[in-house]
Amino acid sequence: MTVKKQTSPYFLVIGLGTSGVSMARFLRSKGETVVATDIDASRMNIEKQLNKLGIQTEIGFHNQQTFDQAEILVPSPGIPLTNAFIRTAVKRGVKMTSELDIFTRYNTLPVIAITGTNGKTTTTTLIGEMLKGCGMNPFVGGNIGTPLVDQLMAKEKADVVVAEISSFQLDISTLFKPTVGVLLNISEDHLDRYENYGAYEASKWSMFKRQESCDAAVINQSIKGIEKACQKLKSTIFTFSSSSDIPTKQGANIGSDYIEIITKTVHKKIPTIGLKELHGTHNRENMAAAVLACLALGADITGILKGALTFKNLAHRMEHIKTIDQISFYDDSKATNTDAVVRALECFKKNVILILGGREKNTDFSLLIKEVKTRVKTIIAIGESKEHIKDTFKNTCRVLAVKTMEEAVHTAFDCAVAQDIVLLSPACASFDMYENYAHRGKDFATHVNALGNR
Ligand code: UMA
Repeated sequence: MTVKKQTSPYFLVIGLGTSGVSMARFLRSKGETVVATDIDASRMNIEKQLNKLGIQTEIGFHNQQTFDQAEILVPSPGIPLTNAFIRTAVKRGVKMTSELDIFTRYNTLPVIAITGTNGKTTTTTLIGEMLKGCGMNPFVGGNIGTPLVDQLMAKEKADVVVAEISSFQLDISTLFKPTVGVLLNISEDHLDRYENYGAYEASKWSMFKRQESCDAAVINQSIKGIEKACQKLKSTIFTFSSSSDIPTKQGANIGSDYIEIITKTVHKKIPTIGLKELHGTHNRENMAAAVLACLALGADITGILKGALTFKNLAHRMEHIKTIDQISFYDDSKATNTDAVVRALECFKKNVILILGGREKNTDFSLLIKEVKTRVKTIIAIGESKEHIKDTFKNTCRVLAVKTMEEAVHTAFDCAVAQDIVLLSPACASFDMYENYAHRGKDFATHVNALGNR
C-alpha cells in the first residue's frame, strides 16, 4: 500500500523486523502518527495488523517521497546509515532518531547495558539470572532479541533493565546513558559495515560517553587502548582481566579456576569449578563482568552467586550435540567472527575438525592460523567463503570444501577417529545459506543426530 499524503508530521519506522514492529506499535501507543516501511515483500504478513492500529505501511518497496516528507526517521539497527533513501532524506533536512534514544526518553528504570564483540548474550542472560537470585525482577532485552521498547509497553513491572547492546544500536544514539555499562571485549567484526576497525572500536566505546560520576563502567583490562579511553570517562571504573600481569585495584582478577572480586564492599575469591555451564577463559571473563555489573548496581553478592548457579549454557554456543564412536560434535554456530572461533578452539588441545565458512564480513581468516596450526587437523569449508578459506589455510592444514551442511557433517565424520572433536564454529554470518545462526546450528544438529554408529 502506498502512503496517502500525510498532513500531520509523522515518524517513519524503517524496517519491519523484530525491532521495527515493536517501535511502530510503541510510537503509535504514544499517540504519534506513524508510517512504517520494509523493502521486503515477505513482511506483508504484518501489514493488516499494523494498519488496524492506525499505522500506514509501505511494504515491498521504499518510496523516497515518504522518507523526505517524514518528520523523524527511525531506522532499524540492521539498516546501515549509508542506505540511499536515508542519506537523501537526511541531506534534505529530515531528522533521525534511534530505538535506543526513544527508549531512553521514556525509560525510568536503571539500566545495565552490555556490549562487546563476543559474549554479550551470555553475559546479559547471566546478569538477568544473578539479579533474579537477588530477588529482583529484571527485564532482559535489546540485541538479545526482545526490543527495549517492549519493556515500556509491558504490563509486568520490572525494577531494572538488562540490555544487550550492539554497535549498530549505539551508532545512532545521542542520548543513551546506562547506569552500568559493560564492555566485554573488542575484536574484528562487522567490517562490511564500518569504514575501518577504528570506527567499530569507537562505536563500542561510545556507550560510556554520556555516563556521569554516579554511573559505573565495567571494562575488560585487555582491550587495546583502555588507558587512554578510560581517561575520558566520568563514571566509576571496574576492570577485569584473565591475562593482565597487573592485578586490578577495583574489579576482578581471573585465574584458571577462580575469580577474585575486589570492590569497596566485597573482597571475595569465587571458585569457578562448580560453574559447569560456564566453560573456558572467555566465560570466566563473562562471569566476572556480570558479578561486577550487579555489584555496581548495588546487588548483594550472596544473591548474585545464587543466581549464577541457575544459568544454563545457551543454544549454539559451544553446545554439545552428541558423541558418536567417541567423536564429540559441538554446535558453536553463534561464532560469527574470528575471535569467537579462537575462543572456541581454546577449549580443545588438538584433534579438531573445524567446519568454517559462510557470509564474510570482510573477514581476515589469517587471524585463525596460529590456533588452527596447533589444534585443528582438518577444516571443512562451507558457504560463500569456501574459496577464501581454502586459499588462506592451504599451507596450514588439510582443507576440504563442501556444498551443504549435510555434506560437511558426513565429511567430518568420515575423517574423524575416536577422541576427535567436530566443531561448527564458522567465523562468518549465516545469511548465504540460512535465515540466521540458529537456523544454521539446528541444521548442523539435525545432520549430526541422523548419523548412526559406524
Ligand atoms: N530492511 C529494509 N530496508 C533496507 C534493509 C533492510 O526495510 O534497506 C528491512 C528488512 O527487510 C527486515 C528488517 O529491515 O525486515 C530487518 O531489520 P534489522 O536487521 O534491524 O532486524 P530486526 O529483526 O529488527 O532485529 C534487530 C537486530 N538485528 C540487527 O541488528 C541486524 C537484532 O539483533 C535484535 O535482536 C532485534 O533488532 C531486537 O532488538 C540480531 C543481530 O544479528 C540478533 N545483531 C547483530 C549481532 O549480534 O551481531 C548486531
